[in-house]
Parts: sequence; C-alpha cells; structure tokens
Amino acid sequence: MTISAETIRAAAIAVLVENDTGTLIRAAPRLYPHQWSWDAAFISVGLAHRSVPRAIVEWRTIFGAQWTTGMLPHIVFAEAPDYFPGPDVWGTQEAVARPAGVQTSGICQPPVHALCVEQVALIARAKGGADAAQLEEFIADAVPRLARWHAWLSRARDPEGRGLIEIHHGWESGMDNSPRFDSVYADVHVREPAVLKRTDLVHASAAERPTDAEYQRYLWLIHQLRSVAYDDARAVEVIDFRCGDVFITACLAVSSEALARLADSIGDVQLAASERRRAARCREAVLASIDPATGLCRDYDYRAGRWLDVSSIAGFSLLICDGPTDAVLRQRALLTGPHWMGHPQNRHPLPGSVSLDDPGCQPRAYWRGPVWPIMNWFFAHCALARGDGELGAALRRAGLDQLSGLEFGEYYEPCTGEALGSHRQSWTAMAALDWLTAARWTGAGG
Ligand code: 9WN
Repeated sequence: MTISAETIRAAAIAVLVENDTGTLIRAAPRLYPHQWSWDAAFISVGLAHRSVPRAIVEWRTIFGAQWTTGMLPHIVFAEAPDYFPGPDVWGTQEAVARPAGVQTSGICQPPVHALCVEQVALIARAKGGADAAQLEEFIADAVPRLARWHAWLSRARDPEGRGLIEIHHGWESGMDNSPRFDSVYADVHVREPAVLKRTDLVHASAAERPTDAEYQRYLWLIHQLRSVAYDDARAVEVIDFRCGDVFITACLAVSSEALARLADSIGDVQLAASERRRAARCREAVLASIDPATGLCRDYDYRAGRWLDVSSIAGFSLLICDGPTDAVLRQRALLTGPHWMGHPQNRHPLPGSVSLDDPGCQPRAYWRGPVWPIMNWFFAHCALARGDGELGAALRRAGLDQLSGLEFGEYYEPCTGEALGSHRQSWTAMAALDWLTAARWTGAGG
C-alpha cells in the first residue's frame, strides 16, 4: 500500500459523513439517495466505530420501516425525488402490512442484519460506558424485531420447508443482474412495458448498469407484486420469478447464529434455541445445493423445477455460512485458485462477481464480472469467523489495496482496477473503515 492507512481511513469517514442525512445514510450520494436495507446493515458497523449512538439511529430507521409481517423492506425512501423506481411506482401504500409514516419499497434484501447488529454490539461493549449502556437498551428492542424478520423469511419465503429461501425479484438477491438469474428472467414475460425513467444512467455509465430489457422485467415484477398489494400468500400465485436463493439462505444461517448469541446475551434461551435450529436448516439447504461436479452452491428455480448451474460469487455461499470441512476446503481452494482470486489477469487477488474465465463474464457490467468491495469484506468477515484468518487477511490486504485510489467505487474492473458504478459508495467506505479499525482485523483495541 503506497498510501497511509490513516489517509484511507479519513477518506472513508468523509464518505460516510457526506452521505449522512441525519437519520439514514444514503447508499451513494447521487445514484442511490435513499437507505438500502443490506447496505445500511453493513454501514452501521462502520458508523459504530465512530459513534455508537449514530449507528443506533441508523437501526431505528431500518426498524421503523419494518412491515407488520416482519419484512424489512429493501429501500426506505428519503426526501429525494431523483431515483427510479420511486415510491409512486412501488405503490406500497396499498399494502395492508406497510409501516406507518414512512415510504418503502415492497421487497426485501439479504438478511445480514443480525450479523451486523452483533458487530455493533461487540464494538459498543468494547467501548464501554454510555455507549455500552445505550447498546443494551437497543439490543432489547432489536432482538425481537430481528426475530420477526427471520420468522417472516422462513414463513413467507420457505412456506413448504424446502430449505432454500425464495426470492421474487432479482433485486432481493442484492446481485440484481447476476447471470445466476438469467434463465429465471427468461421466463418473466413483460405483458405491459413500463415507461422507464432511468435516473441511474444520469449518474453511471450505461455499460456498467443493467439494460433497458432487464429493467422492463424488474418493473414487470413490481407490477405483479403491486397487483396483489404485496400480499405474501397471493404473491406466490402471480409472480413470474420464484427462485430459491442460496446466498440469502447462507446469510440467514449466519445471521440466525448471530441472533442466537444476541438472544443468549439477554437471557432469551428459547429464542436462541429456535434461531440455532433455523441456522441448522439453512446450512443444510446450502450444503444440499452443492453441485458434486463443481463443488459450488446453486440456486433453484421453483417454477421451472431445476437447479441453476451458473457459476458466480454466490457459488461460494458455504464460505459464508460454514459447513463440513471437506466441502468448505474445496470451495476455499476454488476461490483462491486461478479462476477466481488467483487469476493471472487480476489487478488485485480478489474474487469477481463472475470468474474472468467464464465466457459470459463482462468485467465492467455490474454483477456480471466486476469485483465488489462489499463482497470482499463480507467473505473476509465470514472467513475470520470460521477461523480462517489466512483467507480473511488476504482478502483484507488486497481489498484495502483496491481501495487505495480513494474513489470508494461501488465495484471495480478486475483487470485494470478501475472504479466503476457509483463513486463514494457508503458500504465500500464502511469496508475500508472496518478493516482499518476493528480489533478483529488490527489486533488493537476498538
Ligand atoms: C436496486 C444500493 C443497491 C445495493 C444492491 C445493488 C444496487 C439497486 C439498483 O444498489 O441495487 O436495489 O438500483 O441498482 O445491486 O445490492 O443494495 O447500493
């Protein structure tokens, strides 16, 4: 690293400060002027390093938008008209389960929330004093909310107990246009094309964003969900997209373990036990998804009734949630090997969203090839949690090198290291800030 850690750290803090509206952190200054659910969860970890009370405010905004069903919506809208699709397109005021006094989208995102609340708790408890006291009050409120969120995911998105958590929109995966979903989207037939107001293309290059054809399908799925007023039971009857998402299932496994530990910390042994059972079910489903031929995890198309044999970063979901040693080591060898982190053309030894060796890889196109810093952070965090300090440190080291240009890109071109998509992206800044601050990485206090 030619630039000092302190310079990166200060620049990362500046991004979070700049994107702060007071009650929520914009995911990015212009491209994403609202609060995104899994962004905000990750970002809260960075906020806690600076101010535990501010991290708690972020969580109050997340939880203040929780639907009565338990769902945490993927966007909480701020007062910012410049985003498409905005509240008028979502029309969630027609939903019985909507939250009061706040506008939200009508779908969810990966459940990394409990995992992040636990990190905030660890930071606050280490700080002690007023921070720790405020934290304990917050945890007592957060634990039942997280429990309702997890219960909703199992109830509404795995009603038949098949194991994989089902999504109804590619946006729910957090990896919107990943080739993971190409065949699922091929069965989404747009009956009434929408008028597209692509505000995203004002702030990012079209070559780095989804196409209009993809957006038409995104909008059509919103239309279908809106036609049943976002009712969970009716949604499965009308929606053209029903995919068992292995990455989300792995996220739920690690988050359920985290929630179990949080529940233990406040003496709720019953909840702790049921979250551990949820974690075990999710982990089993992730394991069962593995293609014996490739060793990678797979999504499942519930409408078509078939496994999706697409290689992407989500294939490494077992490295998120852990599992039997042989299967974990096989994925680890693949991830660090020449098709992924060890690819000879890589600017930094980091995994792309799709392998550079995949014929369909598009190194500038969003989730179809670029390297996502938040994925590096997440995989590094989970590696460390699994006891794989070597992989965690390798991802951290290369991840920090990647961010030393200080653009804090949303994603990066794998071969050139160019920052793509939005710059000054909040969760990218969080990754740098946590890597340079948290005791588990630095071995220091705080
Ligand atoms: C749609 C905010 C979000 C991330 C997603 C990422 C992208 C939105 C968009 O930005 O999605 O939700 O408009 O492209 O794919 O993971 O949460 O950073």
